[in-house]
Order: sequence, then structure tokens, then C-alpha cells
Amino acid sequence: MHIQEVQARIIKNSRGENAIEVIVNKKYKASAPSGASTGKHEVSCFSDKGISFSVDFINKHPHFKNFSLEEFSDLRIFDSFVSILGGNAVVALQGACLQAIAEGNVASYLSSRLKFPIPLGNCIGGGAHSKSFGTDIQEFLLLSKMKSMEDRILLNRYVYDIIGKLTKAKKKTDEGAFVLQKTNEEVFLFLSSILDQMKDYGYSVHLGVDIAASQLYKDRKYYYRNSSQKKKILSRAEQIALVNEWIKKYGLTYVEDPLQEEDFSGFAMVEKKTLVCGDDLITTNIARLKIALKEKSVNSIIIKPNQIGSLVKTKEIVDFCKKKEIQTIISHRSGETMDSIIADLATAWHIPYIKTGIFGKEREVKLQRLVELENR
Ligand code: 2PG
Ligand code: MG
Repeated sequence: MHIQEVQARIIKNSRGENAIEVIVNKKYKASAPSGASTGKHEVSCFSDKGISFSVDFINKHPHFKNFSLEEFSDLRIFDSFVSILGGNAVVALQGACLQAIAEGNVASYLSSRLKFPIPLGNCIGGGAHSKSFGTDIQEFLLLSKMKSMEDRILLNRYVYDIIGKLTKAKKKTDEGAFVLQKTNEEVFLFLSSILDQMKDYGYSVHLGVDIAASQLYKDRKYYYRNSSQKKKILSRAEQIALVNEWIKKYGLTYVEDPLQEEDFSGFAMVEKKTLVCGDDLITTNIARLKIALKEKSVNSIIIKPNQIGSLVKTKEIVDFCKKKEIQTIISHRSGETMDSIIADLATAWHIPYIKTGIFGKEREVKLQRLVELENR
């Protein structure tokens, strides 16, 4: 594929922040999202010079005019630009070039056999994703394992709408989840009762959480603001005990970031009958995953391309996880754009789970893309 022209510009993401969009040959677009609860070990979205520098650099530098790209692995040539332009610029650049190579159909270009992921839908939340007083737990997640992609998505949305009707909640988190005047434990009980009733009707929806524990952690303690527990400031041992109690009591099938982002050995003490997932702990970084494997910290990890600043490195860690039997969850960010490439990557690379919300146009566009791919 001959790349004649690469243009970059600034758009707004779902949080109203500046985001980068790259357009190749006037037709193929990609943009990159941003987190609010970012991990310490993620690459920076942009360099110290900011987003405008990256946009100008891409627009003016002769490097980004008149060149050829033949296949996915050729995108590696952009990896070295992360330190100059930031991870978001490189991911948008690679995404737009990949769309061009694939002529707009990334999933079918990357694989002749698509496989559909289980969606994790954020229905109630708080933490760093809510300015108003939400739960300490950042995300309460629904996992429906129906046969078709379309039914999985519909079922998550059905439960989400029930929550909306029952609570009449008006406020939403950055990811479109409801912000409720309830404690963490009250939400567990509330959701368990809804999901139990669903089970009586033959619909099985599982419950997971992203605790995003680094956001609760300060001076070697975990601080809770909105908990029914008597004790609001927990030691590491108490945090581990609390998470294990939640897993057992509420039958959680998925627990993301139960402990702060440096505590590999603490993660190892979390009950592994469930999916214990590293997001801030791993930051889509193979070197950190290798430490986690040695310490038996996790059995699953979040995959966010902009955490590592490369689609090629993203593919590498996905392949590595398959070899090591580590489950992968490709994920949106809290500040999202209308880009839906993660849906294509999930289906083509056979990533078993996708976390991309339930409500809001930037979330729904990815879910719609999954349904579109299933129906073709
Ligand atoms: C997370 C993400 C996405 P953020 O913690 O998993 O849900 O949040 O993009 O703010 O890091
Ligand atoms: Mg997370």
C-alpha cells in the first residue's frame, strides 16, 4: 500500500479532552483514547511538548509522506517515535495506516476466522471516573456469555436499563455507568439480587469489578470513603482479605486491579478461581507480565494499545499470553473516541474478552462494530 499522505489533527474525546486523530490518504482514520486512572508504568500519551507538537510533527515531517507499507509488521517502523511523539500519537498513526493497508476492514485483513469476545459492561461506577460521590470501586462489570455477540450485548444493555429504571439515577461516570448513592456493599447486594432474578428466567449474567486499587492507595494503606465496612482505612492484608471475601460472597468471576500497581506478591494472594486481572500492574508491558508470571500474580491481563504505545507490541503481548495461558481483556479508556479498532483486533486476534462499556456513543460504536462483524 502506497501511503501518500498522513495528516494529524486534534479532536475531542468523550471527556472533552484533546485527542489525536490521524488520517491516511484522506480516507482512513484512527484516533487514540486517554485514561483517568492511568498506571504509573504506561508510556506517556504525548511528549512533554504536548499534543500540538505531535500533530505538527506528523503534518510537517517528510518521514510521513510517500512511503510504502506492505503488511502489519511494517507498522513497527513507527515504534521508535514513542519517545518523541507519545504513545497516543503512535497508536493513532499505526491504526490509520493499518486501516489503509486493510482498506478499512482490519478484522478480515488480520484473520480469515473471526472469534467473538465476551463483553464486560460497566454498569455502576465511581472512583476516578466520577466527579460526584460514587462507589470506591471504579467499575461494576456485567459479563454475559450468551451464544451470539448480539445477544451478549443486548443482555448487558437489558440489565443496565433495569438498573436505570430501578434507581432513577441521573448521574453517570465518564464511561456511562450509573453513579449511585450506595456503598460498595450495597451495590454488590443490589446487583446480586437483579442477577439472581435473571437466572430464574434462564439468563446468566456474571458479575465482575475493576477496583482500580492504586486510586485508593496512599502511604501504604487503602482508603475507602463509601463503604459499609466499619473500618475505612485498610492495611494491605486487610485489603487482600476484603477482596477475597467479596469474591466468595458475591461470586465474582472477574476482579481487576484488586491491589496497588506495584504489589505483585499481593496479587498472588487473591483467590484464583476467578479471573484476577492486572491493568495498572502490567500496563500491556511484556517485561512486567514476566514478573507477574514468576510471582503468580495474575491469570488475566488488560490490553490497552496506548499503554504501550504500539499496535505491534500489543500483538506481541497478546500472542505471549496465549502461549502462557493468560486470559486477555482488550479495553477502552475512560476518555474514548469514536475509533472502533479494538473490536477488530479482539475478533481477529481471538482475544477472549472485551471491556468497552454499555452506554454512550463512543462505547456503543465498538459494540456495533462487533455485531457488524458477526453479521457479515
Ligand atoms: C481502567 C480504565 C478503563 P482508565 O481502569 O480499566 O475502564 O480506566 O481509562 O481511566 O484508565
Ligand atoms: Mg482498570
